[in-house]
This record gives sequence, C-alpha cells and structure tokens, in this order.
Amino acid sequence: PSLEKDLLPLYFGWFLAKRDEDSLRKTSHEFLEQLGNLKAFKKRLQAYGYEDKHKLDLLKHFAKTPNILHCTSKFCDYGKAAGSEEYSRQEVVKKSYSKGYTLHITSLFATPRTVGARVELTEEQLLLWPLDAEREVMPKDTFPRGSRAHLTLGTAAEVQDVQTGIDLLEFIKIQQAGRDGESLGELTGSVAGKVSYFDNGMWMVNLARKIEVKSIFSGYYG
Ligand code: 2AM
Repeated sequence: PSLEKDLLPLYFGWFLAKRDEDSLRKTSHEFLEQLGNLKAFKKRLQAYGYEDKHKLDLLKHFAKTPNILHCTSKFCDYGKAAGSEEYSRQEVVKKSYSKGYTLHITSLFATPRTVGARVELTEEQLLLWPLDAEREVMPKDTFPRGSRAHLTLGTAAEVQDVQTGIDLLEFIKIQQAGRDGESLGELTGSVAGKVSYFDNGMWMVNLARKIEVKSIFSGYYG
C-alpha cells in the first residue's frame, strides 16, 4: 500500500459552466426583483426583519453570493468530514470526475436566510449523491434521496451557505406534511411560475419551464 493519500477537496460537486453561471446569476436577480415587487410579498416583510417596505431591497438583503455557482454533492472539509474518504474512493466518483452533466432546476426559493435553486437530480446524478446527505442535516426526518440537491444563489450577512440546503428541506418537509403553501401570485419571463408562500418568510416559485444548466463534476480545493 502506498504511503501517499489522495488529497481530499473542501467539497465535491457540479460546477456550472461560465455562460450558464452568468445567466443563472441574472435569473436569480430577476427572481428577487419580481418577488420583492409582489404585493403579497410586501405585505409579509416582518419575517425579513423589516417593517417598512421601502427599506427592503432583496438584492441587498442577500449580501453574499458564492464565488462559483455549484451544487455540492459531498462536503469533505479536506477529509475532516465524516465519510469523505469513503465517498472519494467510490468508483463512480472517480469515473465521473471532470465529466459534463446537465442540471435541471425546477424551482427557486427565498427565505430570510438564503436564496437558492432546487435541483432535480437524474438517476445517473443520484449515483453521486451520498446516502446520508439529507439525514446529515435533518436526522429526525426522512426524505427522498436527492431532496437536498440545490444551488446556493445567495445568503444574508452572517448566514453560512450550508443553510440553503437546510432551508430547502424545510420547504419539502412542509410539503410532505400535505401543505403546498399558499398560492400568492405568479412571476413572468425567465422565472415564470406560480408563487407559493410557506409562512416564516419562505417563498418558492415552481418554474413553468425548468432551467437547464451545464456543469462539470469536480472537486473544490481552494
Ligand atoms: P452549499 O452547498 O449549500 O452551497 C463550501 O462551504 C460549500 O460546501 C458550500 O457550497 C456549502 O453549502 C457546502 N457546505 C458547507 N458545509 C457543509 C456541510 N456541513 N454539509 C454539506 N455541505 C456543506
């Protein structure tokens, strides 16, 4: 056996191709602009910590955006995170490394903490999804595999990126309990779709047309 160990990344995931990344950032702005302009949204600002509708600019509220838009498959923390070595040793991970994948975005969501895109993984992509990805952050609940798959589009100041997947699972948990949110309007254009409100400042638009983005499966070592 070799004395050398493989270097483990901060995380593995699907990284958006530059053109699609630029375009998704614009889509995210469009989403926040249209959402922020909805009458129903303006009436429900308290969850975002604002009383006066003139003070809340969602683009400013989500002060931080990721340097590279990506969908994390496995957070390794350079090997410190549980299961990261096992994950990276899998044949499917090695053979998929640096391969191209199309990601399908089915909805966009915003909470007082995060703004993100829900990703619907294909059967092939699910092979790269850790068995315990959902349980890792919500141990008390059960979810269909891949429920947590998402792209972080932005976070409020002081909020960590990891919160986006937790927020997404929170939406899904409410849906699993049989509540589909309150239908409170529609967005148009590139973000066309019905808007649902789930209490506590949780908003989701189900996209009428799924957004497809090109990506490369790889590791981030920075
Ligand atoms: P994200 O996938 O929701 O954007 C580097 O911090 C990347 O790893 C970010 O993309 C972040 O969140 C993700 N990340 C951070 N901590 C994590 C954790 N404990 N579990 C899963 N992903 C995590």
